[in-house]
Amino acid sequence: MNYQEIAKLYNLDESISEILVQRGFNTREKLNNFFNPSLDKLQSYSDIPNIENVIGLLKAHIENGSIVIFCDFDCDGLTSAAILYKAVKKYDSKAEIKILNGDRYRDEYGLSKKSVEIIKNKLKPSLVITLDCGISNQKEIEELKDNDIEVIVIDHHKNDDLESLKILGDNFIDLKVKSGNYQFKEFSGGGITWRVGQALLKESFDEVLDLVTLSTVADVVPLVGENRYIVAAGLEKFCSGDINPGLDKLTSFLCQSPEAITASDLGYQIGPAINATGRLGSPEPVLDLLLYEERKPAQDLNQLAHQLISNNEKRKELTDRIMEIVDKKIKPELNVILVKGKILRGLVGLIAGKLSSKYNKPAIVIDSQTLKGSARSIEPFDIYANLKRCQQEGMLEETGGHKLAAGLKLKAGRFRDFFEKVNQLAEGIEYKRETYDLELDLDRVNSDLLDSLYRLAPFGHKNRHPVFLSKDVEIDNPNLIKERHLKFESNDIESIGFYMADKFERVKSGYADLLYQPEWTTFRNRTYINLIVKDIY
Ligand SMILES: [Mn+2]
Repeated sequence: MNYQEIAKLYNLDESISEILVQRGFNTREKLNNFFNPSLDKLQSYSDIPNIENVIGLLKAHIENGSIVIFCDFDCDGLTSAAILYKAVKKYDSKAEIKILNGDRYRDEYGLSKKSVEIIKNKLKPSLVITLDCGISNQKEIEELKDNDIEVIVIDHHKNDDLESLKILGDNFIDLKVKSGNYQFKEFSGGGITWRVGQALLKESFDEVLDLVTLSTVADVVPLVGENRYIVAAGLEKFCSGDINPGLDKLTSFLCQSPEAITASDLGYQIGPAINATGRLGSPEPVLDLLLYEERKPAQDLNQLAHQLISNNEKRKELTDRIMEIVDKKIKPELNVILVKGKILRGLVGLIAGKLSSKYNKPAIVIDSQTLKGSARSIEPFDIYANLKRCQQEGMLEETGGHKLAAGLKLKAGRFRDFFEKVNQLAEGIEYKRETYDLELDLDRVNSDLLDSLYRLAPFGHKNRHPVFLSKDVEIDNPNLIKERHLKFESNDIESIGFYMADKFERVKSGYADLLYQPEWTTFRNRTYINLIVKDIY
């Protein structure tokens, strides 16, 4: 179908149906699924490869053994642990089950030697289940099996090394590794764990949809297909107020209108608040919050929520302070931004992300004490492939990750070589700028357009809030807020550019080309259109 037909059939503004076509929604079936997200549309969990085998093993150890869940230390890993814990306890309230959470300052990534020591010497379970990690931890799994501990891996990361998977036999679930007849492969760790919980309980197990939704948004998996069905239903649950008591506390403190929670509230408020504790130290208080009724911790819910929020404030302060120091040393003319300094390990990834988006270049940030670092890239520079080359040339101990985000460990004494090599590898690359979905006359931005636009929500990865370009826009009353943010009016519409103070002189001339997202904003009971400015030419 073309965009005019779609606009008519679905009663949409034509510019919005044009965007839908650009995003590949051009048949009745695709559009109907997109506009009517429903959990009924999820493929049956019995189609997930190995599910029968995994459930069988899990049940055997619930009935006749003891279980340890090992989870990653981020929001996805911790929510996964809470989901499986609740599923097992619902199946059998007497089940012996404990959680050992991953810890950035103890573990490298995933299941580590140190965690294996704790499991076999202290916890001594008959079964370990790794969540949101484990698919690449062949050595550690072998060590557990040598000590007569069975292992199940439930993960959503890739592992192309088929040889290394043999040790797991059929005791793993990972759609990125083995998808069989299952069509959708993009669940978060929490999403795939929930499906296992459904299979264990043989029911919809939708009381944990809030946790599943949070994991999906926070882990930045594509918000299309089955993830869209999950998040649409999960946000309804959030707005109904019938949610996990810990999340209820957090949203009541962090979200302006807890009865109208959006994916961006989860992505920008709740997710970071949950991740911050694990960035600064052990994330265990997060499990106390998410499993408050089950664990009955010493702190009450208010105290726990405040602890998480104050950790997040600390994290923000530290990040801002480090950014200020680091930013002064940067040479923006380089091809790749590279920083080494005394930087808390839990923050290197955040700093790299901020530098990379500020300068629109790949950024690598390394903690000088541990020589561990994090890299964030911009299309089309494949940071992982290029770091791999540096590793082959002996500058890095190790590296791992994806095209646009990777981790690394520098070899002692090789910083200078590494710096030169990376910059040489990125020579002549033209980094992609922020793009827009459609060019539009600013007069066209009105409440009808926004009503159509919001029917594309929930927005997130691979389904972003549309960005428009309008040329020669008249700019009125430009001013700065807190010396950082830029505010002005265009066509009588309030417009704000976060951290765009450097464009102040540019807009003073009275006209500019704007790249922006139009949004509904509610302030003091008044709802109006607001432009979130992304770039100014
Ligand atoms: Mn994950």
